[in-house]
Amino acid sequence: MARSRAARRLLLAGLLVVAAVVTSGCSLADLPRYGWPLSASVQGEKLQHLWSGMFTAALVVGVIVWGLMFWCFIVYRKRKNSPLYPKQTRENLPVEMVYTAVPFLMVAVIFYFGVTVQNEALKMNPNPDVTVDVTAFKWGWDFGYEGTTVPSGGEVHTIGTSDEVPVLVLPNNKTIEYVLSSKDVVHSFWVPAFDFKRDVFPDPAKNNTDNRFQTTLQHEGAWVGHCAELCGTYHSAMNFEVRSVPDDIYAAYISAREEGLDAAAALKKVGDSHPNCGALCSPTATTTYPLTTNRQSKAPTIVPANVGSNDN
Ligand SMILES: [Cu+2]
Repeated sequence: MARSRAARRLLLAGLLVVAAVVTSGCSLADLPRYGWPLSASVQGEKLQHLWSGMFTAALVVGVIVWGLMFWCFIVYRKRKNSPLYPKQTRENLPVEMVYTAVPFLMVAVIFYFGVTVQNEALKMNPNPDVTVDVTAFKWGWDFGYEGTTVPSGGEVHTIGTSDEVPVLVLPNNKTIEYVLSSKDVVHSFWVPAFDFKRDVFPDPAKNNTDNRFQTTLQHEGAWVGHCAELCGTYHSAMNFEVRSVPDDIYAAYISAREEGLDAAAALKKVGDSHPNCGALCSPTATTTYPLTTNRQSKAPTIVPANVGSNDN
């Protein structure tokens, strides 16, 4: 009787584990990321590897601790006619030394990998392929492409308005440098798919901030970006889109912009002459939409472009 009850419990536990795996909607390929979203950038993927390594180590530690706990529960459980408490041990120096030294070792290892991966993710290539001047303002973004010129003078700029989400078109698999500055208050440049966020200050030199960082986008696709520093009434309207496109599309886009076309017109022109471009050449953002102040209106349905898939 007792045996069949134990067997039933074991079966139930097994079913719960199977249900947890089957209903979580994760594929086997997602498992090593332990819930971390697919990183758009090479730098973000380094952070994901750190997370996966630490998660695996934590699982190993967890299994050892749970194993010891359940071993104690079972081996030292109260039996008939046994005294109320197990034998009390006053001290055990070797055990105490081990449980002081082991956590110290764990912290040292985590610290070592944390600093190493952070340095790698922040490493700067002295010769980036594209440098973008990112200027935040209340309440939008201005992206300037260094080394480009428009007929009216100055560099190519993509500036967000209340009707248009700015789309930052970038080449895939190239080193991109972002130079951040703000026209007014503190904002924050955040693309969740980069696994990276950096505050944007009005006067970077005076405020003693490091206003440059680099990414290398590793998939074609489009990702939404936000301001992540509450900066005023329309802070939530400060969305933008980063789009990673093949080299030839990028070159065609920049030359269309240098002819004087605005961002949407240039993307349309490139899309017309490159039929395979698809949603990557959409003249408007595909991951977000302009904020409307009309509270009665419904949010428009957006059809995302190939959002960072791993298929290529
Ligand atoms: Cu802001």
